[in-house]
Amino acid sequence: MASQLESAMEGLITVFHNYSGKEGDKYKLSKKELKELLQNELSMFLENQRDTSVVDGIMHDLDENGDGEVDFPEFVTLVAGLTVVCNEFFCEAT
Ligand SMILES: [Ca+2]
Ligand SMILES: [Ca+2]
Repeated sequence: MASQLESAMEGLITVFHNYSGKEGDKYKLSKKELKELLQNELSMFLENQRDTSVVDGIMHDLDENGDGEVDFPEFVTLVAGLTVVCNEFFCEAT
């Protein structure tokens, strides 16, 4: 049986590929795919940020190699960053 962390890692990979495979490069998120992923999977973080400029900003921040798409390492950077923020809230709340 997979450990909690292994399951979380597998979940991360599965979610990425569920969205990255929708159009264009199967292994990268286009802006449209990124937006869908954020809206469906990270809606908590985007609740009050419905305008597209937010997605543009996130895309710009994540796209380290400047190819206009978000690949898996770039996506993991986003999730890691958000996880750190969550942990801070978690620590403050306890
Ligand atoms: Ca794609
Ligand atoms: Ca990129």
